[in-house]
Amino acid sequence: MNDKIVENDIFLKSLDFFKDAFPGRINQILKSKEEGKKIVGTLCLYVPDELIYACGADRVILCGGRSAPIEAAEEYLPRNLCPLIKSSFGSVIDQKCSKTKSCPHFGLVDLIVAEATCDGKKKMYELLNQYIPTHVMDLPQKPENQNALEYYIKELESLKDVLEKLTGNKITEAQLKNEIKSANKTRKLLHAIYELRKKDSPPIRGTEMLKVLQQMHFLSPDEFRKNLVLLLDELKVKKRENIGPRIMISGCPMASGNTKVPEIIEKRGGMIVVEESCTGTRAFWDLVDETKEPMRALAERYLKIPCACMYPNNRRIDQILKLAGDFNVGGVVYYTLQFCHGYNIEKYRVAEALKKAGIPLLSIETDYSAADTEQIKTRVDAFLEMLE
Ligand code: BJ8
Repeated sequence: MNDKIVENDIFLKSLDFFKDAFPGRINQILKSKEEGKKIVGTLCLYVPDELIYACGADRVILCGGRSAPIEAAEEYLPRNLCPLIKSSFGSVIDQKCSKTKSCPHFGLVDLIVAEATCDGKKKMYELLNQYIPTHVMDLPQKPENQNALEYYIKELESLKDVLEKLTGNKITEAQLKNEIKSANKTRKLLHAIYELRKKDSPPIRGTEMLKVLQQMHFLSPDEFRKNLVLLLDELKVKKRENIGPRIMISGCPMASGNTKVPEIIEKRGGMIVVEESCTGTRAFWDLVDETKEPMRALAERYLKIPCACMYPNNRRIDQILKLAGDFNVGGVVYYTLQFCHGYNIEKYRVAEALKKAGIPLLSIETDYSAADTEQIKTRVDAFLEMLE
């Protein structure tokens, strides 16, 4: 069956910047390096950007969403491992082997700030450290425990020391407060855009929003925010007609290069109105409290991120139900990457909660290849038909 032709679709000019930002940003990073700025790579939302910027470094996200680097990674890592881990690692190996040079920013990084989340990532970081110096932040795995917050604050303080040593700059309270303020501005802008997605005729599609959020931790914060303002202005005066069933995507992140499932959903007639994901609401939902001591305020905000690596993760179930109601969702597509045990296992509890709430769920477990595209199309078609 052919993809549906979407009628009354609109063109958003301000999205061009996000789609074509890559070469400009690479030049910017090269220039920063020439000027002596240190570049920090990250692979997870638990690493606060505010600390990195407050010490005068720049940061880029290193999560891999492309299938091309996976072959190189499989010389070191097992095949039955999450594609995001293999793609990220493969991109570093690629740089060192000077093979494709398609992700030059991986080779420009001075330090990786990693985090103890899933087992696959932790073990990969041991290997990664042989290529790029890697500092792994520990995380309390039970964030609701009494001592969890104090422990996380200590880890942030160690990270602060590491960053100060890397850059030779001291992080002052005033600088940190400034960074918190600007990061909150970005979060508020994203909230404003998501408010528009609650409308009966949301002006932006999920596939378009994904392109924006995939750039959130790649672009410089100022540039990202400046272009969000333009996007918000444009969205305020646009609307889409005849949208199909309203879908929420929930699950694993979709790193840059990975758009397969949302594209299928929207080409087959669905409309993604919200994402419960690290390339979605998890990236910006909670603000940092600007009235509190900054390290504590950062720790409180970041520890709230409801990743499936945490136990228990009731916060995520509550958030999914809340988003489903607020965005008037007709169905949820639960998206997991192969071999991501955390999100795969947590699906059971999410499915139970959604069933109780009377919200249908379609579960898709996939990787970065195109091998299952036709099969996913068939399943998405059946799901959308049931929702119509
Ligand atoms: S806060 S989701 S960015 S860890 S790598 S867990 S897909 S098996 S990326 Fe993540 Fe931080 Fe959590 Fe978000 Fe699964 Fe793959 Fe692990 Fe993954």
